[in-house]
Amino acid sequence: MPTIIATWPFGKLAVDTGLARLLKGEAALDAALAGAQAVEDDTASRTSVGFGSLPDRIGRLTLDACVMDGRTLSCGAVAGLEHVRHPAAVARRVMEKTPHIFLVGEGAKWFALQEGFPLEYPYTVAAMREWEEKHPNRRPAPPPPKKDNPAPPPQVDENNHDTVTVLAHDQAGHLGGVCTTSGLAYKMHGRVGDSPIIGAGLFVDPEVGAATATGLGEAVIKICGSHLIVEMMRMGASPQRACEEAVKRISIRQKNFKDIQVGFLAINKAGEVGAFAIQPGFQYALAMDGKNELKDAFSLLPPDKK
Ligand code: SD4
Repeated sequence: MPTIIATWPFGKLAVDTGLARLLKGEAALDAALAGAQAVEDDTASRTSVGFGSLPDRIGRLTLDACVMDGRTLSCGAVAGLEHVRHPAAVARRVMEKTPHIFLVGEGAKWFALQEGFPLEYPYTVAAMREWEEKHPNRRPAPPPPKKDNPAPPPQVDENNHDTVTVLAHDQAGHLGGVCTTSGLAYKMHGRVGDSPIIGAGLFVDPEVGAATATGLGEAVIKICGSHLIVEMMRMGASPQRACEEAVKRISIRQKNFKDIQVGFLAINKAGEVGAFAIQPGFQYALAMDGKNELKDAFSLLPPDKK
């Protein structure tokens, strides 16, 4: 039986879409990409992934994505991509059609154009209205950073998450993963988080398993989160234990961990899965053993200690 898992409640759409592909015998990466793309296309959930998401501080929507194919260990990524609806599909083309792994900004856009992706207007009225009201440039400047806690943490919570990341295990036993995001809402223009970075937002190893992250990308990059989880699984940890250890690592390294959210998902070659977050409230969609449901991840912090 195939297994597919994806972040956040909108991951249910990804799982439903990807599962249908897996059941037809399609490869893990194809199924994960179809699932991720369904969420990119879903502009109805306005703070979600892709077009219609909340833009950056100067009002521009820049998208980040990566893909990794467990059959071949090949991968591709884009960051800071504007006006292209399907960044994950562009990341896949980077993987398949270039000698490189990572294209950014204008270069990624030019490549997408060459590959036939249309340029489109990515903003919805609702997202721009919210940006007008809330973007950080309208607020008083934050207090100067302290030495031991250099950056005030941007929040990622139930109302401000914009990454769908999908891990799939197909009927042939192969793994594939896709991560796609508009990044943190109101991020600085040019800021790139963990999501398109192979090893941080996503990692797939054909011999071991796959892992992925959502939440405050800066915290995930610092511990190379997804690679760390895969390496712990290689040493014998279950996917659940490996996700817990990665969250624990953040709690040791990041003094302000109680103020941020990071969630991890993992799957191993046997099709077992794990999920764990710093804060409660991290939901994920999972289809395995014939069941397909939205689940609450366990968390390091209990609900009342936030
Ligand atoms: C980032 N990890 O850009 C992403 C944000 C995210 O749900 O996951 N939001 O840091």
